[in-house]
Formats: sequence, structure tokens, C-alpha cells
Amino acid sequence: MKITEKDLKRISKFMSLVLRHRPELIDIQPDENGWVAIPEFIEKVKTKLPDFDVNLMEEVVEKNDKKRFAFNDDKSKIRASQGHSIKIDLDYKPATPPEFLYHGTVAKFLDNIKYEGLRKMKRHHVHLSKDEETAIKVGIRRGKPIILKILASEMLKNNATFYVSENGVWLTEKVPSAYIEFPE
Ligand code: HQG
Repeated sequence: MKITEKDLKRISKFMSLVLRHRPELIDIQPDENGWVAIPEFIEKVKTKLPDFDVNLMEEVVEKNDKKRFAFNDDKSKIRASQGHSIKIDLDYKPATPPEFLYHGTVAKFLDNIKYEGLRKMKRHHVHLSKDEETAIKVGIRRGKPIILKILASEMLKNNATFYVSENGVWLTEKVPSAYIEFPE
């Protein structure tokens, strides 16, 4: 059977769902750092997607547009690199961000964001992008994208902690509005 881009996307979405949000759907328990043993993962995903196998899993991980998944060093385990709502510790080390980071959002959230800053909402962190182009892709998921410029170096000077995920997403606890430049 020939696997299409559409199949890969559908499988990737399912993998995100169970690795980030609803592991109980296939009866897996990611460990404290979000890892799941690969043989078990394949067997359990197969209960919902009968064609799933090791080759398909590798193809999804490799071709994923945002490198959403990662294997551990000896390739015995898999996890989502970020974006979880289940309680896990991704164990990222603090990192020094570039001077500016970006956040893509939409107009309807701006009043709130001006008032209370960026909050992590359902995720573990606020997600920030290293360039405007990436932030546009994040914002456009919700409508016409609005790009906020984040004064990351200023935040760092004032003791904020930043992490960078395996796939290059910058993460932090919150962004007070004093560190956000809003478009005109
Ligand atoms: C907004 C996707 C009101 C925030 C993307 C965003 C990213 C507020 C939404 C990753 C707010 C949360 C994360 C406040 C923040 N008041 N709204 N105080 N603070 N918001 O999905 O950053 O495909 O949790 O602007 O590409 O959109 O999942 O965060 O619109 O990398 O791999 O609340 O998810 O990647 O939405 O996206 P999200 P996000 P994946």
C-alpha cells in the first residue's frame, strides 16, 4: 500500500494526540519525561491504526514538518518534543535565547494579552518562535496572524528562564506584557 502525505499527517496527528494529551486512548503511560518504549507504542497504536508499524513510525518522525517527535539515544523510546498537556517533565536545560523572539496569535486575544501578558494556557509553557516566519505559521492556525515581538534578552536579564525544545521551539513560563511589542 502506498502511503500518501495525507496518511502521514493523519498518523502524525494521532501520535500527537496520544503522546501529548490522551495516552489513555491507547492505554500507554509515558514515563516522567514523556518517553514510551517503542515496541509497546507500536503495538498499542496498531489497536487503532492497524497498518501502523516501525517503518511507518520512522517515516512520520523523519518527514514531520515540525519535527514533533524524537527518539532517545539508543532509539528504544519515542516522545513528543513539546506541546504536552499531560504532566511530564521534558527535562530541557535552560538556554540563552536570541535578543528577540516572536509569538503568533490572533486579534481577538490581544486585549487579554495586553492586560495579563502571554500565559501558557493548557500547555506547559508559552511557546515562542525564533523568527517571524515561524510565528506566522503558528498564528495562522487560528485566523489572520498577528505577530508579537518578545524582548527575550530583557526577560533573561530580569531572571526569566528559557528552554529550547529538540525542534527549536522556545519555551518559557509566562511573558509579562511589559516585554511584548505589539504591532501598531
Ligand atoms: C493565546 C503548535 C488570551 C496564544 C504551534 C495562543 C506552536 C492568550 C493560544 C505550538 C493569552 C494558546 C503552540 C492570554 C496566550 N489571553 N489568549 N493571556 N496568552 N494566549 O496552541 O502558541 O502543531 O496553546 O496567543 O505551531 O498557539 O502543536 O499555543 O493563540 O508551536 O506542534 O492562547 O503548537 O505546534 O494556544 O501554539 P496554544 P500556540 P503543534
